Amino acid sequence: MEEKKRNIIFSGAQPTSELTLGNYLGAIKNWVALQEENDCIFSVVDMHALTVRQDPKKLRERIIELLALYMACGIDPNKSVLFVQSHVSAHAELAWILNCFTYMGELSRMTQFKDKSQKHADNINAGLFTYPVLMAADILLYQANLIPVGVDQMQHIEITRDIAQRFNAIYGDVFTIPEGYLSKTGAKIMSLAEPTKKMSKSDDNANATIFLTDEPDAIVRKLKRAVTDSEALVAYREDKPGVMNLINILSAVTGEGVESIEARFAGRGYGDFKAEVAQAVVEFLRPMQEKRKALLQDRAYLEQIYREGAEKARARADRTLRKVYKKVGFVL
Ligand code: ATP
Ligand code: LTN
Repeated sequence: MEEKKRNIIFSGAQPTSELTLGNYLGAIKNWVALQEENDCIFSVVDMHALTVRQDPKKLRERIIELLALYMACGIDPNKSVLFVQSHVSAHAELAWILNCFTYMGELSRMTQFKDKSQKHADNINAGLFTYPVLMAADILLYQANLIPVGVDQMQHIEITRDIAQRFNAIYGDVFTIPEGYLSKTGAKIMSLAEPTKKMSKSDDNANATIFLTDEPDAIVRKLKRAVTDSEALVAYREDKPGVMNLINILSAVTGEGVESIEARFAGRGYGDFKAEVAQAVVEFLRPMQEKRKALLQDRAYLEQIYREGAEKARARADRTLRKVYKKVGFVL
């Protein structure tokens, strides 16, 4: 019998702060599902995090915490390669090469660059500008063909494809051309305070974001304050972004369909609805939070995981890097 072709999957998140419910529903939830049938590689992308100022002590802690969180969410190091980006030097090396095949014009069109340079006007560094090139290197090193991300990252997947195609057109078939992969309900979880903006871990408003490590009372409080509208109708409509977002959240954490949620809350107010969303989120996060805590007690085990992960990742990444070095004309 012919074996079904396994996809090569790559994704990562930055250890810049605690992850949010948006990160989980938009990205990590998909990763866990995908690892069962595919060849998956997941990274804590610490080099990307350096594009905004980080406190070294905190960054070190967050890298380990994010690794533990991945595992608490269900990423299994026996099924997937799990590693820290800076442990595999090929990422920086390929990023340099790809920088020479990427145009200033295309980088300056990136929405994330425009947003972040506004937010950090005092530190518009070159790394922030070439961030998508490092991301392209992450993906292309492993010949990944499917990249599970939230909607906000699709533009970076597009530029990765453009860079890969440009390189292949000159040197032959070196890179696999990757595609983005979006989840159905959680692809864009919005801010609780301004539901037309995405839920972001770097939001200044503490009530806008649910963090995966939030205590139950914080979750209840934030959802109680979530911005909705004055219509008091639980309906999934574009002109009700706050309500739509809460329905999306409830549906994503319980698996209940949108119509069923609308029907159950017909004639009931937002108070009931928000309380149920809060309860569902609390119950959903509890097992993961407990597992994360337990993992963080065993640093030696976590260290073993990231060391072994780096070794596996390095072997694969070096294969592509050597091929690239040869193609561009470096002496090996
Ligand atoms: P910031 O919020 O500070 O801009 P970020 O959360 O986008 O950072 P990462 O931690 O690298 O940055 O994101 C990890 C993954 O989570 C990415 O695939 C991203 O698309 C996804 N993601 C982030 N926010 C949301 C959201 N609100 N809804 C759905 N997916 C999201
Ligand atoms: N840019 C992404 C994080 C990221 C990533 C990647 C995602 C870095 N490298 C490779 C998928 C594949 C972000 O900010 N969310």
